[in-house]
Formats: sequence, C-alpha cells, structure tokens
Amino acid sequence: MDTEWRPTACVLCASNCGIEVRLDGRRFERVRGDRAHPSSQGYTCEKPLRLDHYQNAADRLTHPLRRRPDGTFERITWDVAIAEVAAALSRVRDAHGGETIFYYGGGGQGNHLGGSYAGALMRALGARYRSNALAQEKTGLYWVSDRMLGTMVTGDFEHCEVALFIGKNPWQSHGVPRTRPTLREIARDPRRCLIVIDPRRTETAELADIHLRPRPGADAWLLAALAAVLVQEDLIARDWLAAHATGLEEVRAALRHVPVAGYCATAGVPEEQVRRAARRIAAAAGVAVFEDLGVQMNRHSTLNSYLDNLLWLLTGNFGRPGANNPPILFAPFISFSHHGPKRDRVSPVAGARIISGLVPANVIADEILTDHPRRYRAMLVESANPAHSIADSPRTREALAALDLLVVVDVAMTETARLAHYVLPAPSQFEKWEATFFTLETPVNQFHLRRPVLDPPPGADLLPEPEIYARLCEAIGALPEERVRPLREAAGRGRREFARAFLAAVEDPGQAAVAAVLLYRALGPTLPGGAAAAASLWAHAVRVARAHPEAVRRAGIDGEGVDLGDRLFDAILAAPSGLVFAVDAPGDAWRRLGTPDKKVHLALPDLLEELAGLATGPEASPDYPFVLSAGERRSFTANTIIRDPAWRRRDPHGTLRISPQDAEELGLADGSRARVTTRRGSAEATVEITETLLPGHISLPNGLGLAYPGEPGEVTTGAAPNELTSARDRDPYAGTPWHKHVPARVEAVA
Ligand SMILES: Nc1nc2c(c(=O)[nH]1)N[C@H]1C(S)=C(S)[C@@H](COP(=O)(O)OP(=O)(O)OC[C@H]3O[C@@H](n4cnc5c(=O)[nH]c(N)nc54)[C@H](O)[C@@H]3O)O[C@H]1N2
Ligand SMILES: Nc1nc2c(c(=O)[nH]1)N[C@H]1C(S)=C(S)[C@@H](COP(=O)(O)OP(=O)(O)OC[C@H]3O[C@@H](n4cnc5c(=O)[nH]c(N)nc54)[C@H](O)[C@@H]3O)O[C@H]1N2
Ligand code: SF4
Ligand SMILES: [Mo]
Repeated sequence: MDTEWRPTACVLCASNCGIEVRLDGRRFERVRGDRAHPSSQGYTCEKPLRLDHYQNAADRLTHPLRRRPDGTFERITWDVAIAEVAAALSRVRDAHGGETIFYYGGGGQGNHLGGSYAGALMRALGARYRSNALAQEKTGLYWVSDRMLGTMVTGDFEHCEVALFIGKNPWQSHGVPRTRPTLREIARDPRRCLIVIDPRRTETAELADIHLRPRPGADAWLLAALAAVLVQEDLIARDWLAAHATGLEEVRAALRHVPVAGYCATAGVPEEQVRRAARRIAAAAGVAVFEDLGVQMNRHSTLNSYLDNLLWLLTGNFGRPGANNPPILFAPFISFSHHGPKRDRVSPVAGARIISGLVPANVIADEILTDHPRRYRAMLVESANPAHSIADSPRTREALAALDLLVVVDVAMTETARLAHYVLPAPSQFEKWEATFFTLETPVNQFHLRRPVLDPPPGADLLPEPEIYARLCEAIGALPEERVRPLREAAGRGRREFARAFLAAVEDPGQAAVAAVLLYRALGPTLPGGAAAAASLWAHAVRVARAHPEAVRRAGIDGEGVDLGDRLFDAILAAPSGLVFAVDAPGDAWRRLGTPDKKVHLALPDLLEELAGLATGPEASPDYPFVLSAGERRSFTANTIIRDPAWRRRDPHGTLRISPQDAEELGLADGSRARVTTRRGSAEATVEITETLLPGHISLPNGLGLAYPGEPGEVTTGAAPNELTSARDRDPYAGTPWHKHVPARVEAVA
C-alpha cells in the first residue's frame, strides 16, 4: 500500500472539489478533501469516497473498437482506428459537406481539457454545428442574460445577505463552493435569509427562512408575482436603474398590471409569503441567485429565466459584492453572441435557434432523421452519453443508428458507445492531465490543472483525447509537419521565441483553426512532467492576461502582456492543487458587461409579450394526472459518470417518490413496485412514500437505467428517465426540454 496522498479533484459535479487520493495498487484506498484547493478548501460531500467505482469500473474500455455488421465489436489497433475514422470523416465531408458532421459533448462535469482539442478537428473538417448538455438546461438563461447583459453571472453566496435558489437543490446538486457549510452559515445567521422556490420540500428548503412552494410548473406565475410586487410596492432600485439600465418603463408597464393575488393563487403560494419574500429581496444589501433545472427544464423555462433576472436587476443586484457578477472564464466553454454577428443562427434542418453556439439537444434526432440535404450524417460524441441523456431515448437511438458514421470517445461502454461504428478509448480522468473549465467563481476565481494519479490499466491501449484529435488532424492533412516544425523549434529556444512565432502563425485563419493541436504538438513536448495535454491552456492564459491583466496581477502573478500570460501558465503547471488566477475589484463587473452601450437591457419585447399572455392556469389531463420530475439529483446520483450500481450506498435502484396521499389512493406501500406511464413510454420503479412531495407530484432520479456487467449477465438498474420523455415537450425559444414536467400516470404493480 502507498502512503502518498495525491492531489486531484472530484469529477462528479461542476463544483470539482479538490481531493487527495491514496492508492492500494490500482484501487482508491482512501479519498479525502484537499485543504490546499483554493475553492473547496478541504470540503467534499459523500460521493467522492466512491470514485473507485468510476476509476476501476468493470466496463472500462481498454482497446479501440470497430463495430462488425452483426453489431458486435472487434478490437483494432490505434493505427487502423485513426486511419479509418479519418477516412470515414473525410468521405462524409466530401460527399455531403463538412457541416453535416456534428459534434456532441466536449466534457462532462470534470473534464474539459480533451474537448478543447476537438474543436480543431471539427473546424479542419468544416463542421459548423455542435451541442452538449448545456443545450438541455442553460441555453434559455444564456439567451436572456446575453441580451440583457451580454454576459453570464454567478451569485456571490459567500457574501450575500439573501440567497435565492429557484428550482435548485444545492444541498444535493452543489454548484456553490463548499455548498453545505455555506448554506448552513446563511441559514444560521439571523441577518441573512435563505429563500427557496421548489414544489418539493428539499434538504435545502428544510434550511430555508422562506420556502415558496409553487405547484409544479407554476413558477412563471410566482416569479411574475414577485417581480410585480417590486414594481407595485415601489421597491425597485430607482437611482441605480436610472444610471445603469434601459427599458425600465416597458417592464414597469408590463408588471404594473399583473394581478398579484390571482397569480399567487394560480401558483398555489400564499400572497402574504410572496410579498414578504419580495420585500426581503428589495431590502437586502446583496442578493445572490441560482436558478437551475427545476425551472430551466420546465414549462416557460426561458420566461422563468427572464423573470428571475428581472428580480435581481430591478433591485440593483449586479456589480456589487454579495450579488451577481460576471466571472472570468479561464477557458470559455460557451460563447455569448447576441450583440455580435452570429446572433441569428439556426440549425440547418429544424431551423431551431442556436444559442451560445449550441443546437438544442431536443432537435438533434430531427436534424438526423429528416430527409433533407443538410441533415447530419456523421457524429463525434465525446464525454457524453446522449443515447441516455437526451429526451426520448428510443428516437435518439433510432437517429444515432441512422448515421453514416458515429464515433464515440469515452472511458466506458455506454449506451451511446454501443451504437457507434468506432469506439475510441481514453484514459480515465485520474490517469491523465485534466481540468474543468467551470471556473465560475467571483470575486476570487480559481483554476485547477490536475495531474495523473496513476497509470492506465496494464495491457490497456488508450490514448488521451488531445492525442486522438492531433492524430486525426494529421491523418486528414490538417496538421502538416512543415507547419508544426518551426513552432516546435521556436519552443525549443524558449517561451518568448515560441510566443512570437505562434502568435504570428495564428494570424493565418487556417492555422488559427487548429491552434489547440498546434500548441499540443509544438509546445506540448517542452512542458515539464509530461504535461503536453496542458498546451492548449497556454493560449487561454495569454488571452485572460491580456483581457484582465489587473485581475490576474491581484492574484499574485507579475508581468505585462504575453509575459503575464506566460507566467500565469507556468503558475498553473506548478500548482497541483489548483490556484487563484483572478481576483476582482469593485467595478470589474461593469467592464465585463457585454452590451454595446454598457447598460443593463431590461426590456425583452418577445418575453414581455409572453408574460402578457400568461392568463390561463396550468392544465391537467385526466389520462396523465401526475407531474413527473424525470431526473432528480440525489445523494447517490452523478449523471452517468459512475455506471456501477454498487457505488450507491443508499437508494440502490432509484425510487419513485410519491406523496402519502397519492400512495394511499393508489394502494401503494413503501417499497412496493409501481408503473409510471407517460405519453412516450413506461417504466417500473420501487415506491418511496415521502411527505416532501406535494400530491400530484412524483419524481424519479437521474442517471439510472444503465446496463452494467453482473452475474450471470448484464444487469440494468433503475428506470432510465428519457424512456419517458418526449423531445417535442420543449421551450419555444431555447428548445430546452421539460424533463421536470412530464405528464404521467401511476399504477401499482402486482
Ligand atoms: N448528486 C448529484 N449532483 C449533481 C448531479 C447529479 O447527477 N447528482 N448533476 C449535476 C448537474 S449536470 C446539474 S445540471 C445540476 C442540477 O442541479 P439541480 O437543478 O439542483 O437538480 P434537480 O434535482 O434536477 O432539480 C432541482 C429541483 O427542481 C425542483 N423542481 C421540480 N419541479 C419544479 C418546478 O416546477 N418548479 C421549481 N421551482 N422547482 C422544481 C426539484 O424538486 C428539485 O429539487 O446538478 C449537478 N449536481
Ligand atoms: N430526463 C432527464 N434527462 C437529463 C437530465 C434530467 O434531469 N432529466 N439532466 C440533463 C443534464 S443537466 C445533463 S448535464 C446531462 C448529462 O448527460 P451527458 O451530457 O450525456 O453526460 P454524462 O451522463 O455526464 O456522461 C458523461 C460521459 O463521459 C464519460 N467520461 C468520463 N470520464 C471521461 C473521460 O475522461 N474522457 C471521455 N472521453 N469520457 C469520459 C462517461 O463514461 C460518460 O459516458 O443529462 C441531461 N439529461
Ligand atoms: S460531487 Fe460535487 S460537491 Fe461532492 S465532492 Fe464531488 S465535486 Fe464536490
Ligand atoms: Mo447538467
């Protein structure tokens, strides 16, 4: 047994807490929080103790695979895999155009370094369309934030007076640094206030000072009522708005006439409680807000995001401590474009709005299956499991199976990999250099480049993603040696020389397109400790240092211009537990506002119109009397990152949660079996009766229904939520799915 504690990070949610691992052979013998990690500071939840089930899973991929005509797979060498995949991608490009090659994924909760190289391959092929899970959750919010602010924001929960969580259960899903202690501190402090909007009495709601409990799917009425109280009781930040915002009159006009009492009744929340919450928000020195899937994957999701933004903007909660501020993205994982030239892009077949560069996940099957000259013919999937995670799994499977070419880069034999023509195996996130790009913290932001903790399994033939993409670029002729050689030689002469040569080379758009793999091949080999995969970060460090030099210097890095970026890059390489790379000062938020006039744009006419039409209450169907929340985050769920069901210490099969009243009416006992049926499909689950749900509301966890090797054969544990969802149930603006609002019925199973 090894006595060394090796620093890395948990990969199970976007918080990416720093951890230290002690090995027993290849096993994770012990895991603990890493106190040296700048953001988590030793904190973890219960999940990373079970990371060995990810690292040493029985369905880890060990060799490149090619599908045979009968659907089984055969091992091939990397030389064959690269040559055949490159040839197949080139054939699709030559026959139908590069834009028919679609890219999905690019990183899960903890791994974005590999995906930073995939863009080079896609651009070299002429691909134009891509997507990932953000197009199932965040694009509606991005769209309104882009138009209102030209940027995204993060709530400053450490310093806020009021914390507002809308359709978010951070106790389980995290996403705030040191989530549970932070929540407890806010709840305990009589001067601070925790407000939760959730129909379910979640662990977070249990701690709340004010729990607003709308009927499932009725948030638009509740949020409109909250915003209307601000206007009608004259609680808005008038002077601040006069100085910083446009469109106030349109918004006031729209909210002045909202019938607060009636909207509260429709939402099912006592009016007095709504007024109290609005007044508390208005009175606070800082209100930090986090909305998540409960509203983003629900009816009115884009309108909900707009109303949410109005709540904190009408009260002036932007650009100050304890409020909501734009983080510096170390490596931007999305782009904001509404104020730029790409604002009106749509997908080629369905004509769906492309937001932040992402095609809505819910239209991908249509994009593939529709008889149309520009339909997607080939797809590269990396670090994602769309056959399981996109709405309507049967139709997604049909679409993936209809592709001329499906290539999957993953660590495990997933539902998506099973459908692939080629499966390309990568080392696990603990066997290679990795990083998350979810650096969303402000005022102090950190970045963590993780080092490998152990070697890939003996006998396995794996390649890290940067190497896969570099080889594919080379095989299609996009990375000729005569381009790489001068840069490699410059790198050999030192970083200054390299910077000059590289920045000159990428003036050429052709070379700029493949910049990441150029860096990997030229700068990568010169990096200490085998950190070649980190090479793409050099360009990000240089960009961040150029754009935000003061913030970087406040983090303790010295220098000017490219030198400052270069030093930041070296500091990252030298910080195995991560480092602070940016510290904001008051006023930075205003500099990062992306609107051309540097004002907050309050009025979005299309959404104000939708608000005005919000006249009818939620409808119910007698055939489907329940609202199913398909995909709740629980103590032992982590998307499909851990596939081994034995990782769950509780709730092994993922129960169907239901209220006591409904259970009694249906004759369901705790632990009995029930069948859930939706318009799209049907699934069985074990019943868990809980007071935390309102009558009429049921929930199933996310990440279940995965097939995993067992005795005697493969075992599928729990219900896969997207066997029950329909891709048509989606937001009219952003195309985001209504996974939290699936009409359903429930029956006892004998
Ligand atoms: N344990 C765990 N943590 C995770 C993950 C995981 O798989 N497991 N996944 C990570 C990922 S990818 C994400 S995106 C985040 C998501 O994090 P969350 O959004 O917090 O997770 P959910 O549990 O899906 O949904 C949040 C809440 O929405 C509520 N809700 C349902 N219907 C409604 C409604 O009509 N109105 C309102 N206001 N609320 C409603 C649910 O009761 C639930 O408490 O979690 C991340 N963290
Ligand atoms: N019905 C319903 N559907 C949902 C949701 C819901 O609440 N309800 N939630 C949605 C949300 S918010 C999200 S984020 C998505 C998540 O769904 P997806 O975006 O599809 O991703 P994950 O399930 O996180 O799967 C991550 C994949 O990465 C692989 N992987 C792990 N490490 C590595 C690595 O180092 N390299 C490579 N190449 N691969 C690796 C894992 O094996 C796994 O296949 O699901 C969405 N789908
Ligand atoms: S699951 Fe999320 S909150 Fe829990 S330790 Fe991992 S990264 Fe941190
Ligand atoms: Mo997510």
